[in-house]
Amino acid sequence: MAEFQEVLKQSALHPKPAGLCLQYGTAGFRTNAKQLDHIMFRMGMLATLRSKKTQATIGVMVTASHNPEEDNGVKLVDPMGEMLTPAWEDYATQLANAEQDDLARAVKEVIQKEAIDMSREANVFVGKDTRSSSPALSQAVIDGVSALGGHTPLHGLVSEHKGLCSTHQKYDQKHLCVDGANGIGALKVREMEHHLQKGLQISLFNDGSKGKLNHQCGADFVKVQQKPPADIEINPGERCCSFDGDADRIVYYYTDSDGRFHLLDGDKIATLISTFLKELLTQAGLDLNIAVVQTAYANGSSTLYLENTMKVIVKCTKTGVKHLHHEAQKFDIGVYFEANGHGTVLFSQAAVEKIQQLAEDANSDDTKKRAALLLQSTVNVINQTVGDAISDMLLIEAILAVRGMTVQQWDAMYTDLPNRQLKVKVSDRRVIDTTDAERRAVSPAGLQDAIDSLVKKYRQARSFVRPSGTEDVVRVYAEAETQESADALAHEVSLAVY
Ligand code: NG1
Ligand code: ZN
Repeated sequence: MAEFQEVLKQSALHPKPAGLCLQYGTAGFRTNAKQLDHIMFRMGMLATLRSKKTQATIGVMVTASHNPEEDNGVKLVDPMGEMLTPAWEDYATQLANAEQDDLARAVKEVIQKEAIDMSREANVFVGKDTRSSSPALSQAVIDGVSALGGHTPLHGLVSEHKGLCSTHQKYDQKHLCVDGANGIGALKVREMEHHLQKGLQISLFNDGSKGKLNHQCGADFVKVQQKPPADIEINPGERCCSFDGDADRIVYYYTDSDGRFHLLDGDKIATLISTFLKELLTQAGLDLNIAVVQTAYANGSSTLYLENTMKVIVKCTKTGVKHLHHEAQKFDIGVYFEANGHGTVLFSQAAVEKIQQLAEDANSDDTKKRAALLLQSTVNVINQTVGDAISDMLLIEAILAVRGMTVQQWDAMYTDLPNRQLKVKVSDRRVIDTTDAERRAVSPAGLQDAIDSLVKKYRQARSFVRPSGTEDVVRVYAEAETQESADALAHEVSLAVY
């Protein structure tokens, strides 16, 4: 077969370091950019195979999101913007780890198993972030695509946005500080900021003109460090938000007049959005179910508030946006956010149709009509494929404006339990196996018992451990009544992990 000659020739230009073994995890492959050239080439090939198989355009995204600038990564995105299916994740790992002289065989195996007709067309979109390694690595993806005869149509960077629903003129909180994490989101905000000026005045920081990607800034830094980005002067009470490097996460924050830092993370975002939507459904008289999907990292206070006060359905899934996405698809309206600010809102086709009918119904009264129109604007502004920080920001800003709500009022919906996240380096993180949406460890033996007895020492406490899917660490999470307790518990649990 002619294509295999080409595979052999081209892949020799992107050789695999012998013995290097990487795993397709929650966020695809992610590691130091220096180790990724062959991976990129091979993922270009795999995307081509997937495109031939599905007869649809496949996306390949070159990014390491919130990780340091030295890292990079790659993930494949299926036709509807969803993450790759598990069988294909296994193929990704197999292709990535095949030694150089075994690569053609590994490719053939995928073709045979999936019965792929190689004469079919293949189209692959390649996206990249602003890391210095991204141009060369995305070129390696393109080489992989052409090695199997696929096409890479010209494209702009991802992250399209659809425009903000009109905001209330009376709203006097139009100023927002945006930390762009020196990434792609910053460039996009620059492009669109003049369109927004009437409704929203943005001061953009970390716009990529000098600082390093994600370095002392960005959503992950703010969330994990529980403080504002370095080098940003924020005035007390001022509403701020941070994106991560590839602009699919967002968190909000402000400092109060005592200088205390207040974080409004993915849980608070999900609460704001679901409360808003639930109110609109009631006003519109629409019988649609709404659920909030969270992970084990969701603050315990948010879960209690959503279940007991807001009376919405709450589901917990494993970490990783694909798990949340799939669960959210089961409802008419599924609001899903990881605590770190990664998420979006999904509307079922039936929900979109009912909303549209009501919005167009000449006989409905003003309240119903207004609610239906606001629901419709929400459907239009949100990016339902995977969520992006900019469309999330526009929705949040619109909700605050429509409700005339300050960031302080939003924050006061419930009070977070103090919490702490730690990373622990271990020799093999895969010895930890979890169950119950990662909230309990089933192995190694004795670990969960040890955690349980530590948790009992503190009030309102909860803690769990899980191996990270994107870094070679075990993550420890703890929350408790006071910050001292949460810190102590996280520390004690991390000792139990060794
Ligand atoms: P890991 O490294 O598996 O914890 C992290 C985030 C996930 C998700 C992925 C992909 C935490 C605790 N974990 O995964 O939520 O966003 O990165 O970016 O924030
Ligand atoms: Zn990201």
